[in-house]
Amino acid sequence: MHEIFEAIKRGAKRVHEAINFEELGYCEGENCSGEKQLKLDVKSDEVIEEELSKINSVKILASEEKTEPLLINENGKYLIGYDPLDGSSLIDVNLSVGSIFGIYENGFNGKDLVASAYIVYGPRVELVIATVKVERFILRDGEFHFMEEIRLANKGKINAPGGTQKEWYDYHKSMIDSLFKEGYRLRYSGGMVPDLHQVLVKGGGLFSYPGTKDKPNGKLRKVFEVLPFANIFEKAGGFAINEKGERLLNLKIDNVHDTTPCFFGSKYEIDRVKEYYDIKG
Ligand code: AHM
Ligand code: MG
Repeated sequence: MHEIFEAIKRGAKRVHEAINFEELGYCEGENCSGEKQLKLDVKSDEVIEEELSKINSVKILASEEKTEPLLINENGKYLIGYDPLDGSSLIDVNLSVGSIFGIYENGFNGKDLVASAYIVYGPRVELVIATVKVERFILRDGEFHFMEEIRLANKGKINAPGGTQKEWYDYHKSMIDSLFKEGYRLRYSGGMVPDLHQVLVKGGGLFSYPGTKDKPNGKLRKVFEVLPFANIFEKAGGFAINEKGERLLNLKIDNVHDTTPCFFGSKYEIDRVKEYYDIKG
């Protein structure tokens, strides 16, 4: 697995360079989720595919930007699901973006996930890796240096509510409002990586991207976004559930582009989600 993380680090440095120096513009078509692709989405995907496909232990790559998974090496052990440039529509306004990686064995279901990582490209570039614990690194002088282990407290102060409010169910709105009434502060940029990174680094809080009236299965994709972060939250001592209270890491997939409602947080906030969603236990 070490060589996979080294490839992720090389890819991150190259994506960072592309963000800094390459032109912003859209490609002709759309990706398979029906979203417009920036040239930078495609470039980042190419860079990461190039770095990961050099690694012998990699069997299959599945990217948010590609319709079908790609077979790299029949005898490889690991399947990697990745979002090469999450939140790329925020680059024109110069907000932080990220790359997300889930490392799987046998399949792309929650139970198959063995490790995960993400990069935040912000004022500084950081890498977070979750194996048995969650470790935070910073890029300085071309190398990633260890900063700290990330652990969540039982309760935080941040509320990061995703999805279109007009389409929220009433019980979801009541849950979000209840946290604000308790004094939680709104912290939401629209980039999943920096928004979740903030909850993790500040020691707790809630990030939610619910099922809505127009999108009952939410927006965020299991394989490339939700499962990697679910692993990171659980390894940091937090919780990651869907709207039924199921552990996200117990979810199965029908298709690599499947989406799911998702809630990531520390104990206190996830208990509030269960209360308002009427989830027993
Ligand atoms: P992307 O992978 O196309 O960038 O979409 C994922 C992003 C997440 O970073 C963020 O949490 C979410 O989309 C916000 O979406 P919206 O503004 O459509 O609610
Ligand atoms: Mg994404």
